This record gives sequence, C-alpha cells and structure tokens, in this order.
Amino acid sequence: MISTVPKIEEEFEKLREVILSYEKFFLAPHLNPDGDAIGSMLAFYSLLNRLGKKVYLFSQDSIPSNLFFLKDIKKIKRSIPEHIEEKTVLVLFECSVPKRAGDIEKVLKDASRIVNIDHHKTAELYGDINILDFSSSSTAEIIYRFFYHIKLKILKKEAASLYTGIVTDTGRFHFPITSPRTHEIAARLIEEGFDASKINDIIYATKPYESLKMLGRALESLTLLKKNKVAIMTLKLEDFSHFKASSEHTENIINYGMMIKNVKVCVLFKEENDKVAVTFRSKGDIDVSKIAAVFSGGGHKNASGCKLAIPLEEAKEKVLLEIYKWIK
Ligand SMILES: [Mn+2]
Repeated sequence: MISTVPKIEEEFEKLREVILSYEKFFLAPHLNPDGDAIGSMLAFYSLLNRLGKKVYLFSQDSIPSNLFFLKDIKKIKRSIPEHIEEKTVLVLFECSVPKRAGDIEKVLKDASRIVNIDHHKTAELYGDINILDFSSSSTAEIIYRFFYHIKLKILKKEAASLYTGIVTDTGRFHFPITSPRTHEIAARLIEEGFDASKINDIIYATKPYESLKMLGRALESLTLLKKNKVAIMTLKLEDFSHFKASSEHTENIINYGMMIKNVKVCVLFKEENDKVAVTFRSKGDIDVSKIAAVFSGGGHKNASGCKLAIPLEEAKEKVLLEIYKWIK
C-alpha cells in the first residue's frame, strides 16, 4: 500500500496535457475484466476518439458476455499488435501493477507515458500519471470526474458505459463504498437518456440455464455447521457434466450462503478433474485470505480462494479444520 496518494486534480491536469500532446493511445483493463474496468475503458476510449486520437483497445482475457451490449465493445482486441507505434501512451484500468493487465511487456517497454487509473487500495505508483482515488466506488466515478474536469459533455453511450461500471462495482448501490457522490454521478449519467432499467435487466436479470441449474444443485447441498456459523456448498464433477456447465456458471453462487443470518463464513467446493477449487466469503473479522493462504491460495480479507489437488472429501476435511481454528 502507498502512503501518499497524488492529488487527483493535479493528476487530471497532467492527463489533460498528455492527451493534448500525444496522438496514440493503448488502453487495457485488468485480467478477467469486470463491468467497471471495461465500462471505464470504453468511455475513455470514446473521449479520446472524439478528440481525434488513435486508440488501440486491448483485453488479454475474454469479456463477460453480459457486457456485450456496450457500444464499441467489439473494438476490443485480444492480441497486441506486432509493432507498438512511437509516442504511444499506455493507459491501464484497475491494474494494481502493470502485469495485472497480462502479457503487455512490449507495450510497457515502448510506451512514452504510462497512466494508471484505479480506485483500489492495492494500487502502486508505477505510472507517470497516477489517478487514484480510494474513496471512489468505481473507476467509472473517476472517469466521470475527468470528463467534468476537461469540460467535455458526456454522450449517451459514454454515460451508459460509466453507469455500467458504477452499478456492477457497487453491487447495484449496495456495497458500503457507495456514497452520496456515487448516486449523484449515477443520476447525472441517467440524465443522458440511456435505458438504465434495461442495463440492470441485462446484467442482473438474465442468466444462462446452466447457471440456474448449478445454483439449484449448490443450494440443495447447502449445509450449516458450527452452530450455523459456517455454511458450505458443494458442486460435484457430475453436476458440471450433467448440465454441461463450466466454472463461469458458478459465479455468485457463494453469496447465497452469506445471506443466512449468523453465517460468518461460507465455503463453496467445486470438484474439478484433478483438483478441488475452493471459494471463501466471510463477514467481519474472519480473514479468509489467511485460510486460503494455508493452501497456497489468496484474495482479500472477506473473499478468497484456493485449489487443492486431492479428492473432494479430503479437501473438505482439511479446509474445514482450518476454518474451525477461526470459529469459536
Ligand atoms: Mn472497479
């Protein structure tokens, strides 16, 4: 973690100057990009495009299909060009360190300027410009403020991209980071006239059949342990094969375990071919990143994961023993 965060207004001003003096930009989000990284990148792409800049949009990992409705999404390429043009500015979205964007060494080496835009406390000061604000709900909130800073009126498609970033990163204005400013910016964006309700429908009320069936299997397996403080769910190999489902169809399932009052830790065990993927969620002081670390995994205090190359039942036993050390 860094001790002094550069003043955002000063960094905005530096970015404005860079945009005025450079013509070529390379934009990239973090690996496994989410609605905020992609939405922010697309709005920023449009801003640069309107100012006549040449922009290359890159994402090493595939983009979640529920974001395909965003304008310009098809312009994002999965590969890096052979040759990075001279005087290119690299802009990274939510990459705590440059390698979070993937294999971009070539671009890093050849870029004339590096711009780092992030709202996570894990951010490091690797950029020539570091636009960091840890009080922002999302990078989209920061990009909105940059539009305001350079007095560029936001277009409808840009507003829709930024709104998508805010909605997804706040869990629909649910997470504690959601501030009055978040709501205010969302309101300003909605004024641009895109269909906010439709975006929420696409992102939250549209699910593949496989996801719903896997959720059903997981909920059926839901068990409470340790005086109802620990919830566990299990998805077996046969569940995946029965519904021809893959790991992407299990997203968010873990959160259902946390809905039960008094549950402090929830664990989802997913049986894979030769290992077991384990996902953790916790409330309050129970640091599940430490439990994951016992099995060479990682993550945050309240959300983490690891993999064990042992049979399912054995994995469950080992993981639960570690959890019980934390539960009184
Ligand atoms: Mn974000």
